[in-house]
Amino acid sequence: AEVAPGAVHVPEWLPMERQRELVEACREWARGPVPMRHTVLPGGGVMSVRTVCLGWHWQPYRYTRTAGDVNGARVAALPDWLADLGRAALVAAYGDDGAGYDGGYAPDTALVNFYEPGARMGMHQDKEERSGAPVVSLSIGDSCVFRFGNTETRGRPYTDVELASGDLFVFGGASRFAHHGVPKIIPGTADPAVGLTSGRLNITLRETGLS
Ligand code: MD3
Ligand code: FE
Repeated sequence: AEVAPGAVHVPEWLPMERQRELVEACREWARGPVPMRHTVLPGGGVMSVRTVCLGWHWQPYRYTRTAGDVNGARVAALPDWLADLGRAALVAAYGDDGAGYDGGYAPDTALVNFYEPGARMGMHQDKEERSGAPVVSLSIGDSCVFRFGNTETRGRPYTDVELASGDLFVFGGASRFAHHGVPKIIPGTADPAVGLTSGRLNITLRETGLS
């Protein structure tokens, strides 16, 4: 379903087996070389979400190769199979030519977010990337309320969409710089078969435009 121009929600895109594999991969990535952690914001605030990055390390508000705000280690590489999954996601959302990106989509970073029940993410824009290429979002575990807003303000108008385990969401075109957030995790909604007892995992793939 196209929620807004360039913003396409594909429910139940990931088969259960793929979700399970991704949960296992995330467990490995969470161990290191840079451990999954609560990001500390410049003003001293601590995000309730825990994050680990691949390819490039996101720290507010820039991308680096090493995690200077965690343990100084170089972040793990983004595996080719995950970039391939990103290209398949564009085809699923936009059709055969991936809205013109097709094989040309080359995500070079993944942000893996883990939400315990009660964790949330405030309304924000993702502006650190030097690229207008789409963002691919994969959800696993508990469902959440995802708030999709507008490019001009953090407030209304916005649309609330429930994202469930296995759902794909692609944000490209006019939606790429829209405000968005996760006001709520809906506890107890995950199928235990995915391998998470509680909470929600979200993997986003992006092109940073950096080198
Ligand atoms: C819309 N993550 O990591 S994914 C983030 O579910 C982030 O963890 C949320 O926002 C999560 O920055 C939302 C969906 C998402 C990601 C990037 C976007 C939506 C987007 C960029 C532009 C517009
Ligand atoms: Fe975001």
